[in-house]
Amino acid sequence: MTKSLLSVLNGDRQPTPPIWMMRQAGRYLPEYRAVRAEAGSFLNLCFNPAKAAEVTLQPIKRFGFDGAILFSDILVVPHALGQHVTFEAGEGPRLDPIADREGLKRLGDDLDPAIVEPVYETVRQVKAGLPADVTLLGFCGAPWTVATYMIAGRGGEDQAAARLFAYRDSQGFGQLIDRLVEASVTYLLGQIRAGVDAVQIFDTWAGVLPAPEFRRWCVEPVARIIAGVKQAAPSVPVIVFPKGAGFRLKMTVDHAGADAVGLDWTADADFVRREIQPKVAVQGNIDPLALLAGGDALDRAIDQALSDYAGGRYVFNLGHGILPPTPIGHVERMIERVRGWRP
Ligand code: 1CP
Repeated sequence: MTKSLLSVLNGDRQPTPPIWMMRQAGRYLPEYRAVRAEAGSFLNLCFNPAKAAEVTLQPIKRFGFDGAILFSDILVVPHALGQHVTFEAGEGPRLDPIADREGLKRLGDDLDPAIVEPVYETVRQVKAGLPADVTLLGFCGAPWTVATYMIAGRGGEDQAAARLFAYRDSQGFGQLIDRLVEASVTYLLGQIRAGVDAVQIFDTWAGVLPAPEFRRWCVEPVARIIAGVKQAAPSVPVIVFPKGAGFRLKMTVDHAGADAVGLDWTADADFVRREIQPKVAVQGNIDPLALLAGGDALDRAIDQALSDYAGGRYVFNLGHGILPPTPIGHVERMIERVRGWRP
């Protein structure tokens, strides 16, 4: 049986674009909230393979998406390098911030197997329960995005702490990035050995950097991760999502070695069709707020994305994660419209 999402990532066009959603296992689903409540904390859920596999499969069972994404978090990597991570209800992640080069000494050299093994076990359990035509995606955060949380100790709007660290001590910052490149290759290869079909690298905060820093801290580290993954697993496609990259997406496509790129909802369609889609598959890019709003706004956004991109190699998705208050009916309508689409 063909996996249509995997075939697009490998360079084919599908007449009906495959569809999945970033953050498709999450709080907008009552069945997710139920398992999340049983698990206690968010990290308990991430490190409980049976429960994490169950929530990974929930959106596949409910909606029949073409892709399942491992349920975990990008901050598992700093956690497994020895930086304590917690998730406060309603407030997001909290880490013990790394203030300077001295702080890097607190990190271990390797991922703690006791922390990453349950994630690989989740992959094996998902694989066992997944329909044969559904593509299983693993993931990690890009070094830049993960570093912003490690340095600030929390999420934020402008990533000021990491930008300042990188300007003040670019060598020290480079050491942190190097550590994350190495850990990310190990982590992705662990997921691949456990059975994922493809991987996505999330660079949620790529959009805040000036061009030279975007090249140095976003594109180059991601290129090194992809090279490391491809060396050991040459047939596994890699998607890169540099959110907010705009026209710099071309830098990612020309230098990172990705098989596909994620688009956020601000992407310029003419530019993407001319400069990006001839080289790699594209994925995206419905505004999560259009999905939340529903109605005509959602229909228009879906039709626009299909007419913009479905003539080429295209994976239908959102431009960022689904928002918790999104009605399930809007997701059902989106899937029906995409699957019923004829050019
Ligand atoms: O209580 C809960 O249920 C917490 C909500 C939640 C969920 C469902 C968090 C906390 N993480 C996740 C799962 C998650 N995170 C997945 C699972 C697979 C899926 O997509 O369904 C993935 C791929 C991520 C990736 C992730 N985590 C990113 C990159 C993508 C993105 O959305 O930008 C980032 C930046 C994080 C950090 C994170 N984890 C959780 C929160 C609330 C945040 C954002 C913190 C912030 O900056 O405000």
